[in-house]
Order: sequence, then structure tokens, then C-alpha cells
Amino acid sequence: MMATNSNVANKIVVGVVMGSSSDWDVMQNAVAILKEFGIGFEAKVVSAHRMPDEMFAYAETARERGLRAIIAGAGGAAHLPGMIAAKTIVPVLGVPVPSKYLRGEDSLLSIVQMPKGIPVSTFAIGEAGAANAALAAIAILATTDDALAARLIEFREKQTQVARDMVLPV
Ligand code: RP5
Repeated sequence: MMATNSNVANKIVVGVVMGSSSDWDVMQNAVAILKEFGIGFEAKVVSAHRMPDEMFAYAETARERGLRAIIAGAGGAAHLPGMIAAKTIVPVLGVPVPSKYLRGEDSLLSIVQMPKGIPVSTFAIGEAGAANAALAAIAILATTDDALAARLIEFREKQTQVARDMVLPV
């Protein structure tokens, strides 16, 4: 699905950041959706506690560099999405990455419980959350891009048809 007649293909409009390369197994599900829709994106490791200066620089320059949404995944004490959101008004979509000991419930609560004033849109733990964060970023872009909106509608219609065609073994 290429982004013809769309203004989102030729420039980087979505940032995908994660706290570690170990988050990639989950976060690649966001990247796969962005690629499917032909969205210009960048993906990189930006660790909140190991690279705090780079994290601030990334967030502070996001808007002027043309980012329209930032998908941020992290696990454990997952402060990356909230800290990025604190430094930019670009919408931040947080993905809780499953953790070793608490299965990502720590990540989810860390990301979702933002105090009033700095929002982080928070998605499901793991692969579904990463994919849905990308679809939400696309929905944001589609508010000002009719060609992209048409492709998102087509994507939904295909899903609907798959569900209609489901057959149970009874
Ligand atoms: C967080 O710590 C990362 O987002 C990752 O989910 C978790 C573990 O990181 P590694 O020890 O695998 O680098 O910062």
C-alpha cells in the first residue's frame, strides 16, 4: 500500500523511539504498519535513563523537524513516553513493552498514569499496542490527508471482511 497523492511519504513525519534494542521485537510491529501505509518514519533507540540529554534533544527538535506523532515504547519503569511528552507538543503514543518480571504491567502503569497536564496516549502491552500506536499515528495524519484517510478506511474494510469470512469448526 503506497502513499500516492499523499504528503506523508516523502518526509519523515513519525518518530519511533524505544528505550533499548531489546524493545525492537515488539516495536517492529509499529514499523511494519507504517511501512505498509508508506509513511515516512525514523526509528531509533533513545533511552530515558541512559541517554537523557539525547532524549531531551530528540523531543525538543521533534516539531521543527516535521514530526507529527511520536511512538515511544519502553519497558519497566517506562518513563520515556512521558518525558518526551514533557518536552514537545507533538502527540506521543506510548507502547508498554513486556518486562521480564512483571510482564509489562509495570510498563503499562508507568506510561498510562500521567499526571494531569501532559498527555500520553497509551496502548496495549506488546505487539497489539505497537501496531495500534502506528494506526493511531496514521489516523492523526489522515485528519489532514484525504488519500491517507481513504487507505485507512480500506484497511478497516479488509479487516471487516476477514472477520465476516471466519468459519467456526462446528
Ligand atoms: C527499558 O528497559 C527499555 O525500554 C527496555 O524495555 C528495558 C530493558 O532494557 P535492556 O536492559 O534490555 O537494554 O529502558
